[in-house]
Amino acid sequence: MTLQEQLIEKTERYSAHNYHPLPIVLTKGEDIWVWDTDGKKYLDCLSAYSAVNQGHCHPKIIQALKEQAEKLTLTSRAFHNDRMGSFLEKLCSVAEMEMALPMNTGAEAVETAIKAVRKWAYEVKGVPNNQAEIIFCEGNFHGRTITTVSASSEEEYKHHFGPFTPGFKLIPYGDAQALEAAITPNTAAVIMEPIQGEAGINVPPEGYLSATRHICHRHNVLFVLDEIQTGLGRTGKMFCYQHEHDAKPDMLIVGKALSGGTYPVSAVVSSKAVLEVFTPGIHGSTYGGNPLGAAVGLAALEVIEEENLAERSHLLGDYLMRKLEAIPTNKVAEIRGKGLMVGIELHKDVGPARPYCEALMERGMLCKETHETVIRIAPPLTIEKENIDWMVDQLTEVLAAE
Ligand code: IF1
Repeated sequence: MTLQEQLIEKTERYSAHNYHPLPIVLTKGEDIWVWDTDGKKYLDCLSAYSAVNQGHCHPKIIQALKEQAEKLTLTSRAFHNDRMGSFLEKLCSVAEMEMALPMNTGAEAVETAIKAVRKWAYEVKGVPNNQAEIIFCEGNFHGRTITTVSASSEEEYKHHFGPFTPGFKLIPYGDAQALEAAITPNTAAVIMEPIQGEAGINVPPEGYLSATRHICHRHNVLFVLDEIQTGLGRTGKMFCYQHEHDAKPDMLIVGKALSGGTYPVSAVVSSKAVLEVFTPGIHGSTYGGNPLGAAVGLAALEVIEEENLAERSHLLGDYLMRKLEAIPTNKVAEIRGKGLMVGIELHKDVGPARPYCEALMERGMLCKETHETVIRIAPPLTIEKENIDWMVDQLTEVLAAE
């Protein structure tokens, strides 16, 4: 048995089978590259679902991690630490918001947003207690906790996990009129992704986000964007909503690349008027705002700015899209996305995307299918044109093969 086979067997023996990974064992990452235990090199076109926008093991972020790890890693919030304030100051500046609440995983930040908008509804808007409603979109993905899957329209994510959190409504994604029709006097907020990632890189119609913002403000409803996957440069802007004029949300939810893939760091970022509903002791987390995550988060944000990663994503994403559209094949139904967040949807009769991802893996290109028929392409934002040329060559040959 090879080392890789041994490692997979041990993983399968001791880990619950809550994933079906490609048959590959990674052991090293550097910038856009990862290596398996046989020493084979791959171009990472998943970026850990956009947590590695800055590239694997970015030197500046690793340096910040190492230095802080030798000083102080965790104090709990029972005491202040000397890193959290500067990190959140930078985050608020980048997000053009007044205040933030730091957490760890994306799902925890979404849960924090749900608690914040409910509390705002009762204590600011005046919704009767326990009557607050939150509107989500069909096809959403906001995490794997009971409350975040309670908002899901995907039976697969909900089956035998009930009973679910009440007070959630689902509307079709991309339909502003459906939103207005779903709002009641008890609506606290609408929470959505500016591009739906897991649903298959669903890009809403131009103007949808700004229309949503205006409808929310007309009805005194908070507009909340989950930019955990789309944010921090991924779609060609610092935040995806910035592709539209006048679509700034009342609250942003961020995670993933907020640490450059080195440590779980997430946050909600909003106005004081909203986040002041949190008074001491009513919400928190052991690791939320810890000095190690704060040091890494500050470095990760500085890298995005210093290396112009959002602009790179815009320019190289356009280049990628043009080259993908030029591939001579009748297997592709649609190519969609923004910046370096791209989905290649195959025609239903072509069959699932997984075998194409497996063929690409054999050629040294790591992608992941989503929703059966979509090949997701999301390399680190540090990628160069010649890497994109090589990627498109592999895709051309894999799509040409019978
Ligand atoms: C898995 C999906 C992507 C997210 C958005 C919140 C979260 C995520 C928009 C929760 C996390 C990850 C989770 C991971 C795979 C991946 C994923 F396929 F699950 F849906 F990216 F599309 N909001 N997405 O994308 O953040 O708690 O994971 O830190 O669960 O398999 P988290």
